[in-house]
Amino acid sequence: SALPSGRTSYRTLADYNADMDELAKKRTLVKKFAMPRPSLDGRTIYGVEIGSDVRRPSTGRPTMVLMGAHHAREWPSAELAMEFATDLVQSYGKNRRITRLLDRARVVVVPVVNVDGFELSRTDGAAVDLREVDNGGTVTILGTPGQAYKRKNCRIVDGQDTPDGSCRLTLNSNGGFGLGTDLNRNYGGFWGGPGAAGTLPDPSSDRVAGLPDPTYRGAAPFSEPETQNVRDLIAGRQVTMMISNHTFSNLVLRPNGVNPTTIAPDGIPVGNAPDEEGLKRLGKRMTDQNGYRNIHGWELYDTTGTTEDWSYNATGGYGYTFEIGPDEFHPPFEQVVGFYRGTGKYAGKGNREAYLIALEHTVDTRFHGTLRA
Ligand code: 0X9
Ligand code: ZN
Repeated sequence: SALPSGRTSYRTLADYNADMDELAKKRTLVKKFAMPRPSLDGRTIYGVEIGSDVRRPSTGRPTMVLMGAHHAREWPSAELAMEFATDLVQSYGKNRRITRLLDRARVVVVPVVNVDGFELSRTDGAAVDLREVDNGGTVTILGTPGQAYKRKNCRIVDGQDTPDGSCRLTLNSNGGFGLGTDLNRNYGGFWGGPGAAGTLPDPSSDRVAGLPDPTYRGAAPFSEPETQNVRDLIAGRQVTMMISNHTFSNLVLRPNGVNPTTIAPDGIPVGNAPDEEGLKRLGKRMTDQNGYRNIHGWELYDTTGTTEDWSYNATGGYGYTFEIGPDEFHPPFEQVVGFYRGTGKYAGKGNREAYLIALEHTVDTRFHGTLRA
């Protein structure tokens, strides 16, 4: 069956903003909001808040935050966030389960966090296959630089080699094209600390000959307006659940992103998250629906400054990264339907059901009793 919106192609940034306006016409159920800080290129970043009492202050309401497109090229991550929002709004008052959930919780959806990068990726030379292929660091450059595989935001550091002054991916003599800060290395959790192998201190796009620098962590934790927005959104509410969508690898990743044997500055190994058992159990319930692997972030690779490591360790609310899809940052759109609804033995389940389970957990008062903060 189709997506809740009925869409058959990837949205542009303008489409997201228009679709959020459309949802917000249900004024008692949906509020569109602007994040406090514009992006580096001056764009406003929007989200929707959904709940049966959404015009009233959110004080005390358990809240689930679902986000997409921290990484520009990961288009399905934004689509699934927007489709879930659409689904909730369409189902309120018709589907008893969803109605009950929206009577208790708030759901905040920010489909595109990295608006500048996303706009470039979607509109500028998307057909040109300039790309970074695999996790092993093999880079294949197949044409003139298009922007479809841009990852990071539009931070340009003083003196950086950018031919036209923009944050576009650029080829240079080393083949590098890594301008920008990686928003999923810029959060305050473990930022720049031990175990930072998956994050780089140097913004230069040609730091390593022949390789891009895809994971620049930024000059300081929360140096970027986009991560500051998310920090303030989460810190300002009762967020008991955070899911950050990415592509790809069919994974549900839980904290920590840093290997537990890593020695922290206090001389003690980082260890597991305090709520390891609970995080793992909910991860399993979600992966039973989408068929993904249920693992710690560090089991993919060590990282610092990721979204869930900050949100979980700062607030005590659970946080996960979903790596959606088997093998592509943005596969042909037809696959997005399967990512949402499930395929094969997961047909009728998929990430839709995983998100609903997360939302049920968000409102579960027994769960609230176990939260640290
Ligand atoms: O590297 C990332 O930011 C994420 N993968 S992606 O291919 N979407 O860029 C994974 C981050 C999850 N956390 C850890 N691996 N620790
Ligand atoms: Zn990503």
